[in-house]
Amino acid sequence: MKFIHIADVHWGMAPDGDKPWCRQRTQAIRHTFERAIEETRNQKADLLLIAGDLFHRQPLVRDLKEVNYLFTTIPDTKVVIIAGNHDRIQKSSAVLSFQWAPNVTYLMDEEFTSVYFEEINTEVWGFSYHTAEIREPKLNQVQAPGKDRIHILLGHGGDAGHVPIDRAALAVAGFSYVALGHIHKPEVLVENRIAYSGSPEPLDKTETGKHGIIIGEISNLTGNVTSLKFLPMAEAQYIPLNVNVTPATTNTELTLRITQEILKRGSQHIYRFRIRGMRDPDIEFDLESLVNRYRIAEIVDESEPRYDFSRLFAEHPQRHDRIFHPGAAEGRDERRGEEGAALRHPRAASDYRRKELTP
Ligand SMILES: [Mn+2]
Repeated sequence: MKFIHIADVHWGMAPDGDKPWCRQRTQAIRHTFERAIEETRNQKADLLLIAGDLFHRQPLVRDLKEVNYLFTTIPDTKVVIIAGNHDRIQKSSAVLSFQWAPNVTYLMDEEFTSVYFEEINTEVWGFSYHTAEIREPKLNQVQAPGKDRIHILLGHGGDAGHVPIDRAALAVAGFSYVALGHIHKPEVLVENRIAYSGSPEPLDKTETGKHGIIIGEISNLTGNVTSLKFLPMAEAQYIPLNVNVTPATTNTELTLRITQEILKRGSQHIYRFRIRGMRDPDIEFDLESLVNRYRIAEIVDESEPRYDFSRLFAEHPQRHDRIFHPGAAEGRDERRGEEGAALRHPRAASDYRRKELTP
């Protein structure tokens, strides 16, 4: 029996809302979901498990229609869905009266319910969120009833406010496989038994690494997972990179080096750069041209100017205590505090202009 496990699609979300590529991210979420459906068809999967937060917020009828259309393109695959905290079932939810395609089962109840598919001798269990939080560790309290069929558990949660999970308890609950959602990073909690598929597309700059879907197989004979593979699908990754500079590094050199790093990995990805090391105090790093050309979410410049102190003292002998002791008691405290800060603290990407050391 072959299954595909996805979760946290967050259809309708607009990641990086303040960035020029935001709309493309919204489209990527939809497009990657379409490709996940296509993959389900190509794999001839018996089951498509969707472990919550398929939608970023309460879906409208038109959202349901779009997604349902995609499910009609895989009529031979049974689709089982639960709601997560984001798309939780509410009194006014359009999903309550929505007519899904015949191959779709939405386990909408707040308590555990199941659906049994005779052809594959498989029963899928799960419950949907009806509230934003569920503090009760509901997933730790269930046991698969018997071994006469394959039992699969669909769950959403794993933090204190969203169904805390005890992986050891879950591992011995008798399920062939536990398909989890809510944590956006893919992770296998117990080998061949419990896993988060993660979100098919990364949704936030902290969601680094590969994102995709899980493809698994369960032996009808033993009821054990015989194969569990992660298939990367995301159009883009969030990639954090450190760039080291020296007093010999010029702005042009730095720009070219960052460009090379981006082109090496792919310009579709979204980058965060951290600039570290000692820089020439005469050099200002101005990377605006890069920010305009590539998907750069953030540049944090932590480089510090390497001053030639002996030369500085010779030119401004009366000033040296202000460099070493910016808080020293001598009028204009506030001003000097600011200068001290400029020497020590990382600057935001928008604040490239170095403050003058000697006014
Ligand atoms: Mn969630």
